[in-house]
Amino acid sequence: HSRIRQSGTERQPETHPLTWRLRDDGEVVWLGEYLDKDGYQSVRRALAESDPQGIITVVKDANVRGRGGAGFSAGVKWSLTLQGGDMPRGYLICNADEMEPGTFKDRLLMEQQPHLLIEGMILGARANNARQGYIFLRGEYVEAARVLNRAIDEAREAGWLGPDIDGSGFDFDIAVHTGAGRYICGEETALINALEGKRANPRAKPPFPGQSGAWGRPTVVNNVETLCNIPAVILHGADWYQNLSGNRTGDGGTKLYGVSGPVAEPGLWELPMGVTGAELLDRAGGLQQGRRLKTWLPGGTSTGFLLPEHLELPLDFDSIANVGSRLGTGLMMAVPEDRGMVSLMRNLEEFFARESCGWCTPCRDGLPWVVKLLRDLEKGQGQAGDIELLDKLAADCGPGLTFCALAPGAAMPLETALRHFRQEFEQGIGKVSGDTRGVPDRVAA
Ligand code: L3W
Repeated sequence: HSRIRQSGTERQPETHPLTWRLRDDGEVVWLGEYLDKDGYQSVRRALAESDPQGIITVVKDANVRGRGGAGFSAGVKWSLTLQGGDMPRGYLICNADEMEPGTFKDRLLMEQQPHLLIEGMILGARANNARQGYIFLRGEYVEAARVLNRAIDEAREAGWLGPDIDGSGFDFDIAVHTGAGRYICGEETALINALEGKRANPRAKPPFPGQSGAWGRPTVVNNVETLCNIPAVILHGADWYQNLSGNRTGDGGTKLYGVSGPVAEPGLWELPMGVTGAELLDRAGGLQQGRRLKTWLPGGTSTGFLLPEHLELPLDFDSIANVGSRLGTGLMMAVPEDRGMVSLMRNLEEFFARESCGWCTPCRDGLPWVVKLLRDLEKGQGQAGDIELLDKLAADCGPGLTFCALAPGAAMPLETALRHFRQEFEQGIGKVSGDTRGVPDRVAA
């Protein structure tokens, strides 16, 4: 999936802040080439001209919204760390634990253009008074680890990392920390626990990491793509960033959108924020010949299923939330008509159940129970009441009932699949009467 396609459009600095420096041959843009293409100019400018509050103000005015799935304002998040006045120095963490199924955007940014992330991290560190940064990287991203570590060495040798960056008196360095392969480590507070060497259970929020994060210090956790947006925002300003999306949406900037599934050309594209689902699917050449779109997920498996009619909506955070789903990571998964929803959901829920950290009851006990019910329905051995039980289990995993977003993320595709494709689940109810399946009382209650 490591390809960026722009069919017919030249990538330009003015319109493609994330991808214009990428090479057509897919090779890494190392430091020399990065500097030739205006690399680190935002750091030079910000360190010379802006104080932390000045950087935060631009990021806030640009309304950069978090690209890890939640869409929370990066500027608002950054404001937290400065509220402590003379607090101890904190940390800037890049969340690179990209493990949302169907999501492969951060990998491309890290493997092909590591210095853009490093540049964004320096700006984030300056804004948040951090002296140490971590890239918490998905363990399986072996190539990204190699590229990032080499790029960090290059940046350090050239004085863009380490003490007194570019003669400004500001010190900052970055370490790459590879995870051990759990989805929960992408949840920001579980990530912080893992970084501290503890078991990766989420923590209660508040306090938000910006108030008390890694080792009790103010800590900012941002997604890779979010941080990669910051250099251009600092160089070109908030209005420019807002205008990148034209009049498609109130959200500014571009988005690294993607498509997977049985489409003609799966891939990734940097497009204005707020393009429609139809435009995106068009980029991927539509469904493969002879197949028709049944349903789609807008941004990873922890979002809700949408129908073909929803393809006309702008792919922005609010428009997608308004129809009961979430933009999530912005990587569409296309589901063709010949794909059964029961087995698809069984597959997704097996993932979520396996990845639960076990901390909260609805997630720990509820998700395996969902899997069991779905397996029965898939075999045509479901029983009367099973679908209502699935409704209830999905509701019990809803927002606010667990420490983190894993269970609500597992509930949303289930709830929407049951709503849109209930008949398929009903077809899995068998003729056998009486419960012979050994339901544990604890879960049945
Ligand atoms: C300061 C407040 N900060 C919230 C911060 C919070 C966090 C961010 C979002 O992620 C998403 C979900 C899925 N003052 C704040 C505040 N914050 N209120 O804003 O917070 P929240 O709680 O909305 O969401 P979250 O739990 O951080 C949930 C997505 O993550 N997801 C998985 C994604 C996986 C990937 C991947 O593998 N690449 O992205 C699972 O659910 O889309 O929207 O920083 O501290 N008052």
